Amino acid sequence: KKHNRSIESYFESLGTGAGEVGLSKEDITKDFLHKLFYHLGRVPALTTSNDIYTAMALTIRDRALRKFVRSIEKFTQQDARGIAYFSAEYLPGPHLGNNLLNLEIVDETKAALTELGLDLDELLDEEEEPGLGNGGLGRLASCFMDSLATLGIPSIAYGIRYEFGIFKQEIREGWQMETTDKWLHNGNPWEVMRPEISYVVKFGGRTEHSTNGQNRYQVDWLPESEIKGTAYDTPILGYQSNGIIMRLWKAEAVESFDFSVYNMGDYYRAVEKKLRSENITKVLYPNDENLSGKELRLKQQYFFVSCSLQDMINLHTTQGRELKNFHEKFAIQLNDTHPSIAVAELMRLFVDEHEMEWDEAWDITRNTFAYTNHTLLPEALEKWAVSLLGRILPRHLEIIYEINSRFLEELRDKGFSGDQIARMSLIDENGEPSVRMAHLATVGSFKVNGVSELHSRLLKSQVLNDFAGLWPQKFTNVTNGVTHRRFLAMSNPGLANLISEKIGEGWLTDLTSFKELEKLAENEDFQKRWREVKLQNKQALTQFIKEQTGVTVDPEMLFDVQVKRIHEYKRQHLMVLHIIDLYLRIKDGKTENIAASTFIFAGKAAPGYFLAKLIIRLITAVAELVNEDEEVNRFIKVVFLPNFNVKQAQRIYPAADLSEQISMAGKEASGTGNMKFALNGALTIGTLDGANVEIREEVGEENFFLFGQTTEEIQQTRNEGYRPYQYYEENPKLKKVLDFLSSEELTKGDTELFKPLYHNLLQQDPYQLLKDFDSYCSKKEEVFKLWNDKKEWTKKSILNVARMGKFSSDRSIRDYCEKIWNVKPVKLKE
Ligand code: B1N
Repeated sequence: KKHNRSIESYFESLGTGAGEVGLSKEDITKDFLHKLFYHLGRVPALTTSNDIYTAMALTIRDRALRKFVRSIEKFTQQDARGIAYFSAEYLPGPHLGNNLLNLEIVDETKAALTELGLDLDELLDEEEEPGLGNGGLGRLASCFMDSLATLGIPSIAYGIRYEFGIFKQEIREGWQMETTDKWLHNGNPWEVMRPEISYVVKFGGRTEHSTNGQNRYQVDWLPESEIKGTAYDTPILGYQSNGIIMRLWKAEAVESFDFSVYNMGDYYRAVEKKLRSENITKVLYPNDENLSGKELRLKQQYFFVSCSLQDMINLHTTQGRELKNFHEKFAIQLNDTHPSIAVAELMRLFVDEHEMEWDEAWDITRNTFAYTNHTLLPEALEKWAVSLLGRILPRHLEIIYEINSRFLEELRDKGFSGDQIARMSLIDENGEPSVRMAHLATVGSFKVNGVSELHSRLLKSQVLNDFAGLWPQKFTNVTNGVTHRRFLAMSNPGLANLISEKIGEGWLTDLTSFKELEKLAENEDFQKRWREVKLQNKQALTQFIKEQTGVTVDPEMLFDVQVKRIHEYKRQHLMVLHIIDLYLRIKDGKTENIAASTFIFAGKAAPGYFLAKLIIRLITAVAELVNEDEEVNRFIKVVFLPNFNVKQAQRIYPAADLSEQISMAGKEASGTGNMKFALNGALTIGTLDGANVEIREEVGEENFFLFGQTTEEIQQTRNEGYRPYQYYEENPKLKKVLDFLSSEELTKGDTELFKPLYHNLLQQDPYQLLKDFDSYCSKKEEVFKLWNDKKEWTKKSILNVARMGKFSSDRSIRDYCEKIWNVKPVKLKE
């Protein structure tokens, strides 16, 4: 209650003009100096570059907060349905540049700094990004925040404030080494701590069932421990007008809980408990699509979900609303199953804490949640052992059982077979009993979506087939998208300016207007300038590669790039096999038909994923061999850039000529890097997987290098009894390449080094690299041929960009509004 009054008075003071922050060069200069002296307390002689960055970040954050507060006012007046996005991961990337773009004060800020003898680019370099996610899923969440804000949709992003984000990757002697990501070590100027917004979350213990005075069946949860979650808010701006917040929860000890211990004089035990509580939000699990029943991970998920739901209920009821209208005021989007325990938690809050009847609570719950699935990989489908879940969340296990028994009853009434019922149950009884979180999310949601046309189709025909039969209306598709403001306007100013010069700036809020570029695709002058921009971007990346790896590359070469998490299904090693083939050809003197190329890789491997780490070792071994061989390095070079993150990605996409999207069909749910590359004028070599299918449809098949088996063909190959060894035996080129993996030349005498990969490919080859190898190599020949025809290549590059309209996250969010949330985007200009 108390904090509501203070927010209201804050609003009022803003209304009277107090707290206004100007956007002119003079305003920025004044505030910047003010922050430097009065916030950071710096004397000029001792000012570090980090102080300068921090002072500017604080200056801009004030302006961002102002936008956010204004938007809240407008949203409140509108009384529209709000969207809560629940995600265990976010990858916002650096904030400063993006906020300047969205506030439209890049020039003013640059000028202010120049006058002070400072350089904006150096400040931008100083920023450490929040690595609060693993890869595509976290970055998608952040792209969606950008679009939600831009489209003026009342929304809030809930998540976890990990103290250590995704590990930092270093390469030592060719191997990946992980170090902790201490992203908060210099403080975080973008966030505002909200000590007054905090909630208690319970863990463990037992439940007590009773009938209270009014004969109401009542369950009490007597927890073993309690932890407090405190809100940290970061404003996320949309373009030109609105701001929303990302509210991340940090775990702390509850003050009251240890009083008994204190009284007994056991001070150190109390402190220890406090430290243990804070563990919950210490570190992000670095597993991309491979979760391994970790207790702390379950605690993290429950912790942030419980804080967020309590916060929403608090917001709802303090505005004088009744809980029975909860679903009319909020939709909650579950970013994969990571927050899906929310289904049980909302039921618990309604039934146990707010004394609602089960049926009504269930009705509201099912009309609140919507679930996005991001993967079909069996090892990534979350399951929690019943024993673990019961120990950490005893009440939730009871609730899940109750939901399940009612659900299975419904299935029995509808005449489902015993087999089907066992398959659809929320509890997997095969082996150790466990809770299938995707089933909980599906049963507890009003909509379920996949992230590309192909993925959504496979979701319905494979993983959730029985559910799609039961509730066909529930299933839909929303193809992913990326924010073209960050990934083009901000990170590729050369191309952005060239485009704006031709078609104006309307594309910043409507990417489909790029269609107008089509008519320029064959214009020689435009083509020339297009190539100049690309070359400049490649020169900048060349410089960066030199700094990071010591390798000198030639910006005139074809930049052929694969950057993404390292995973067998993504098949980085397929690209390596082709590079080895080129190496052997060059050594044989057969250099005709090879276009001089620089092969660029970047990406992290999960620390416990042995084969993925070995793939990195393979790339660095090939890089060393190739780059140092004078005979070879005139034709090809290989680079592994360490520590891929959003900031680095923003340097890479603008400089790429060729984008490698070569996963085994049916495995990559969507991919979003594929969109960022094409948006920056790279051509794609790819399989019919994830969103590649739709990218190819949009840009035209003649502007896309397609290879490899389709999902159906992969399945057929498997059904026929795939024997990779046969391809090894029957294809001399492939045999030579694979045997090279254990050559003295490549392994410098350690011939056992790559044997695990070699055996994996020859014996199982679960991702059918050997089967797709020839098709990939011959497509590469086409790439090389086209590269030599500059005009044709440039034309296709322009057409790719011109036809990217569909892949803006603005379109994705409009789809969510229409197909799932039933809200209307409103542009709220000031
Ligand atoms: O989500 C992206 C897609 O574009 C990618 O194709 C997909 O692979 C990715 C467990 C995941 N799916 N599942 C995860 C991440 C972290 C984790 O702990 C699974 N990431 C994806 C956006 O839709």
